[in-house]
Amino acid sequence: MPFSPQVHIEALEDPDANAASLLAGLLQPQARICPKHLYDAQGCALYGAICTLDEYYPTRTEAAIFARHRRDIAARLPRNCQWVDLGCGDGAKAFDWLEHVAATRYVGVDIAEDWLRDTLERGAKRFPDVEFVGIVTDFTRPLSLSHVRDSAHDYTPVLFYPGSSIGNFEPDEALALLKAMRQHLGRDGRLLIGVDAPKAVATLEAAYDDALGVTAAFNRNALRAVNRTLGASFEPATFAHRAVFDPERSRIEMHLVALHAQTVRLGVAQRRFEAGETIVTEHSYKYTPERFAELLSQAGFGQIDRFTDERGWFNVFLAAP
Ligand code: AVI
Repeated sequence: MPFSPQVHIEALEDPDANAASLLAGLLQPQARICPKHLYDAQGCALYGAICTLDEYYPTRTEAAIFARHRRDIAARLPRNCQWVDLGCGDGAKAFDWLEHVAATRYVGVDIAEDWLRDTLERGAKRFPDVEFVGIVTDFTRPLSLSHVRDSAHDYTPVLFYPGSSIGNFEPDEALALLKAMRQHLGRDGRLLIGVDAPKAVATLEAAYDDALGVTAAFNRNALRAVNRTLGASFEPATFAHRAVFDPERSRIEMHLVALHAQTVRLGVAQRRFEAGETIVTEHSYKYTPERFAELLSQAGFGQIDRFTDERGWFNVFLAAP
């Protein structure tokens, strides 16, 4: 008889504050939409499609690194661990690990409650000896995982943060998040994290501007999310998708570019966009292995092991306090 999954709701940002910060971003001289608005139900589905595209190498490169080094990595993980799946989505990546590690508890963490419940139900059926717990929380806020038991009292946590999602934070925010993760690990916990690396500009830009236009649709979909949240009047078809790599900052920048001059209603406010003016929707930082190892040690990690592919396109770090 499997455990019945439990779901805990951590304090989420209140809707008024969320709308206020979205509006403030859109009214800045360089308009911005926080990337979390890319991930409504439609956006999550489009992101799932992006991960299968020929041009989007991170997902399959990381999967190949995991497959190749799974035994070696699993042997370095604590026994009876609790597997904390940060931004778990459908849980597929983590479930591949649960086949190989001695996990007693799975903690799925995601902002999308419906999706999380579904993931837990499926996991509980597939792994009847593992306890399934979910935490609904928003990563853009300080990481609080009060339902993760600490190693002194219970199972040792393995924090699993694949997919180079860390790259979507500004470097100072990424450091703060890594520090918060470090604090949850106790003495024996581990962080297993996937991080994309810099490479030829053409390869990077194609990954974020694919021939089928899936990433363009994903980007424009943010405008529909803004329309819902603010009662705004964006017409997504009047904005073009642009993805450029900034080598100095080592990041892909995703923009929406106004195709013609227009005034957009933003609920109680409005804003004029001139033709060619852009809205920044996402940054995706690419870290050299040295730079990311430095960030990990600044966050308080002492032992850092790295696994990569033959081209060095993507790195997986196993970090211990
Ligand atoms: C979720 N995140 C790691 C993706 C990335 O590569 O930065 C989001 C994405 N944006 C466009 N394509 C994929």
